[in-house]
Amino acid sequence: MPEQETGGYESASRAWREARLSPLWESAVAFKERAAAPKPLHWRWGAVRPLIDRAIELVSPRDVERRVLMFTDPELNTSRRATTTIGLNAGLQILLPGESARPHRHSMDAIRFVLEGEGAVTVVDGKEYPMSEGDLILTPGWCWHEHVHRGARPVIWLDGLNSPLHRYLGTATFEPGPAPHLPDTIPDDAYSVAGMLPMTGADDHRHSPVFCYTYATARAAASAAPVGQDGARRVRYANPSTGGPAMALMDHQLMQIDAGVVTLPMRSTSNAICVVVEGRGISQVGTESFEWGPKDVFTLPQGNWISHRAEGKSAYLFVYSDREVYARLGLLKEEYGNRSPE
Ligand code: GTQ
Ligand code: FE2
Repeated sequence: MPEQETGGYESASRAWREARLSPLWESAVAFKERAAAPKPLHWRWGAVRPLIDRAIELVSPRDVERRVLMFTDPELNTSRRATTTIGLNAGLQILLPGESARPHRHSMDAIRFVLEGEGAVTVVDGKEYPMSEGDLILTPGWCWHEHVHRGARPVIWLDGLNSPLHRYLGTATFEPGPAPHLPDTIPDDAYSVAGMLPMTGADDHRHSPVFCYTYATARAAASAAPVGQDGARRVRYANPSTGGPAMALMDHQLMQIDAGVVTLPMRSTSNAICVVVEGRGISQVGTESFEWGPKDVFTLPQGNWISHRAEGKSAYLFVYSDREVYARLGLLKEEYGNRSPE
């Protein structure tokens, strides 16, 4: 702007701000700058595991309610509101023998993916599920849940929640237990025969009526799955009543990457978090290259081209994502690229 007008502009700028008005032309990000894809992050189990021991020594769920270490993206971190990706977060929860986490429920959908130990149970709407390595346990929004540990050694699991989405929408709410009354549920046995479904009229289909998927079943299904478009074998943890995702706003997959396979690069407008269950390999995510092994966690943020490679033998990755949210909003765009030259 011309020199002589600077003073006029500054006083106008002050007046706009005081009136809670801000000039759009000053916020370049609005239209002019195309935001770069968020940077992916990787946490190696070897680096994280000793830090878990410190949390075991220093805090107890009696004092802090939940002994959880959140995987945090510093770029998305606002004061006291850590998150892992824009829509989904991940944390490590540690429960020791004899400890328990009180019953409660909330609007947020949550999952547990067991990383280490056994002997703990999660109770979901009154159904009790043992927690063993590689198992996925769902606690969908508004389902009552609690964790109890009657085993002999610490259990460590990954908590995955869509709380960043709920915070953004203003729908994050919580209710402490005990439950005044539990909803009617259908026993899991009623869903144990593939292709046959109980007809009770009571199932509301908002989420899977079965809250646990054991690792042995998921792994067997992945191994039996044909190779998909990108070269990996993928299975979805499905709602048996619909064949759709286990929860309306969270999608979960187990991926088997056969030894030597490099998956076709793909990118999405949605975000995902990846947990290595078995095997070793390398993932290219945008400009980053992650060399991973069992129990590592890494993010697959929107817009990044992603390609995975297993080394030595087949690798198994558990991947959960917010793609259902984008799909429901008509904002899901997934693209496959060309195989990169090796
Ligand atoms: O275990 O129910 O990491 O309610 C965050 C909120 C775990 C849980 C978290 C929760 C839980
Ligand atoms: Fe919870």
